[in-house]
Amino acid sequence: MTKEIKLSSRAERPWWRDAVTYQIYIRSFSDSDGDGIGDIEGIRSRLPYLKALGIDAIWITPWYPSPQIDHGYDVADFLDIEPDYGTLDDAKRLIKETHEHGIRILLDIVPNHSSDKHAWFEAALQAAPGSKERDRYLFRDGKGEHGELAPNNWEAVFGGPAWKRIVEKDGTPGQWYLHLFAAEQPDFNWENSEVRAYFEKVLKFWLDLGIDGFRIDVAHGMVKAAGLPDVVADNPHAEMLARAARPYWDQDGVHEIFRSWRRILDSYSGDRMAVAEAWVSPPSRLALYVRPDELANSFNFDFLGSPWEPTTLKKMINRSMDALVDVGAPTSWVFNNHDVVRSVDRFDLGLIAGRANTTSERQGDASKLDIPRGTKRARAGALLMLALPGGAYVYQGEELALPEVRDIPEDRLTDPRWQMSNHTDRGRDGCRVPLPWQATPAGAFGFSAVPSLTPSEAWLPQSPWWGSYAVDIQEDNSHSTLNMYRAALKIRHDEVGLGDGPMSWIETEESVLAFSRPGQFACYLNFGLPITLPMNAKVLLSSGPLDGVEIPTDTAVWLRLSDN
Ligand code: TEU
Repeated sequence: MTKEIKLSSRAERPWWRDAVTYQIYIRSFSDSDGDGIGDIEGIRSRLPYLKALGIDAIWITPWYPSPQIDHGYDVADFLDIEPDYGTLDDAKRLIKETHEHGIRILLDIVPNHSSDKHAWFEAALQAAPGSKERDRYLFRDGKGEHGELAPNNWEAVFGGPAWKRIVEKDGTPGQWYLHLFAAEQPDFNWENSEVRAYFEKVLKFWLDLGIDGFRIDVAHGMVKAAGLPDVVADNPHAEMLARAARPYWDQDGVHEIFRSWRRILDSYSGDRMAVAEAWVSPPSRLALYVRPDELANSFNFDFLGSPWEPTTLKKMINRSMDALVDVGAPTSWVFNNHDVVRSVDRFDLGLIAGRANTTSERQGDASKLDIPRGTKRARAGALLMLALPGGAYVYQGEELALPEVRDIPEDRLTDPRWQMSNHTDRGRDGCRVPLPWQATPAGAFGFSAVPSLTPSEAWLPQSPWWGSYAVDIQEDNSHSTLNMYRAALKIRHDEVGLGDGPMSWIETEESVLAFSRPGQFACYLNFGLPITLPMNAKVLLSSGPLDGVEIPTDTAVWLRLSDN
């Protein structure tokens, strides 16, 4: 069965239809000044590493001034740089040098909410109910005789009610404001024209500096249902993949906003683009975000949320591609990001990303964890993802097969989920620990340019075993996951049939996912008992050692099929 979209050659089509984008969690990538926090100069110092890895673009998580309650996703000023990360001049230099390395650069934009330290929100607190300052956010009078009850039953994603009552200037209990995430992240009112104009200014500010596009945070949450009606559901909790309709997710009103943003992006040269973080399902709803006059791409969370199981994965792959044929957008694939447990652990323990509200749901039972098996699966999954049609997103550390860090002391946990869940959900810190660049602990395993910084002094403490995954070790080991990613990305660049374009499933046993791409290329991923390689096929790359002509369990191979 062939999925066809008429395509020009890779050179002729927009870069983002084929791109492999590397996500940099700026706090944890590379620290140039020894404060234990990653920064812009740290990223600039690692451009040769990114070039050698073979990625096409980088996406940098929010680098704007922020009280860091949600590590930058609480933005206090959208037109400047967080001092811990550097300066605007540092940013300009990074953009220039990233391009000199032939790599595109995307920024994370956070339009659903600001920090409560943003000048607009501070002005709203000082202003009166009904004022234009308050109308930039979602302030409402409370219910009950004295307004003591929240305006509706909405719950925050991190846990607890999604409303906070303020004290008015005269000291009396006042209005409530909406925050779908932490209370320090008040939601903007996107019905307000000032909010729309402000973000158009923000987009143009960074596009004028030369960035190639944006990752749009919570793109599916910006518009709320008129009248902010109660959630009618047994469990009003803010279900992530929005399978159950919520009056604050995936409202049709978001699309006119993205059409206006597309017009701005298209007014710049160089195929500037935007990718939506929209936890929306089914794929037919997600396709609405990537129509020709809207966004270029969206993360495929149905794929990310799939268990390590061939039938479900095949279904998700087909659903994703079928949904996008009609809108002509490229599919994209992702298995890791800064919000979900790393795939090494998820694939081994059968965890489903995006569904967790407690630590045990999120991280599973560590006593059952088999890291070598999880690593095999994560490596095989990577070759699947990088062979499928379209683009892909690689999260920092994924190329090192980093597992989830489960031994961060409770007093060092920083994710707002930990507080807001009353310490029932340890949150997302386990996939955000600063990277191990060298095996020796000095400079926090090379994360910091200042050798005296110790692993426990990094903003999130690194465990003693962290160095065993270090870049310098893996560079010298031809079988390392790092070198597997490098080889895969090299082949992907050289193979005209990879990236965006057609694919055809190859009939095989149920425990195997196999498909071909143009140029006699094929990818086989075996989930079951060992299988024999196709006759006369030449092995281009495998995610693990092959046993003669057999593909072992949890192993993927890239092949050149013979003509005859
Ligand atoms: O995430 C959106 C989001 O909904 C996440 O909370 C995610 O669903 C959840 O963590 C999955 O386990 C974005 C950012 O990626 C996240 O880091 C921010 O905390 C959030 O928005 C608020 O800005």
